[in-house]
Amino acid sequence: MKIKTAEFIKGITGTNEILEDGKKQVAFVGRSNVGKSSLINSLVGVKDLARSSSTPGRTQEINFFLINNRTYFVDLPGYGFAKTSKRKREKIRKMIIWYLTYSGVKPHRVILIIDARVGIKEFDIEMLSLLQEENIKTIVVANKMDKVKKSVEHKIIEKIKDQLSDNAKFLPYSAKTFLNKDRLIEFIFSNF
Ligand SMILES: Nc1nc2c(ncn2[C@@H]2O[C@H](COP(=O)(O)OP(=O)(O)OP(=O)(O)O)[C@@H](O)[C@H]2O)c(=O)[nH]1
Ligand SMILES: [Mg+2]
Repeated sequence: MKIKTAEFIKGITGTNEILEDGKKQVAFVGRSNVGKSSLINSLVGVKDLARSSSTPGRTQEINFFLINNRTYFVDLPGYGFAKTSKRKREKIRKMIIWYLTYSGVKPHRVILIIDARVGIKEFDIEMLSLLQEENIKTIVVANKMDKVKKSVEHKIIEKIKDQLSDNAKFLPYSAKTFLNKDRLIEFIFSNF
């Protein structure tokens, strides 16, 4: 499977203007600043398709990108950025949960991204159980592996795996070096 075309379609903030046209959706979720937007860019091979930033809280909307004219990649805002107000954090949390459960769109796959150096946090656990309840095929991706020292790589990966259920899918990744890009694309598009 090769990604040949990618275009931004729209961003939504409310909970009543969902894009639902029968095309399959692949959603990218995770805490703020873990690299969701960068990871999407790395997969499609376009540097600035999804806006990324070193300032956490960059993505505030649910953004839809059309891939190969037939699948949507959905970039969700990040949860848990301490500097945004509690009200805003709660709004983002509700938006993510709404998208995943009540919006009428059941994403075909979810890529749950964590920062390899940070590991799995409370919100990730909450998301994982929600995704399991909804029966959504999910993979946990530990991004920013290029920032992890070789000597602790193994330990970090084992620690993350310990926190996941036995049948959970997991992949170390780097949006910078494209580590495991092919394997992630394979997961996303298998049995489509
Ligand atoms: N070294 C390294 N840096 C990365 C990687 N992925 C993302 N970054 C950096 O991490 C920062 C955050 O990346 P974003 O892609 O904006 O993260 P996000 O999860 O979309 O953030 P929000 O939209 O705020 O939730 C940026 O400075 C990126 O350049 C990676 O694999 N390796
Ligand atoms: Mg983002």
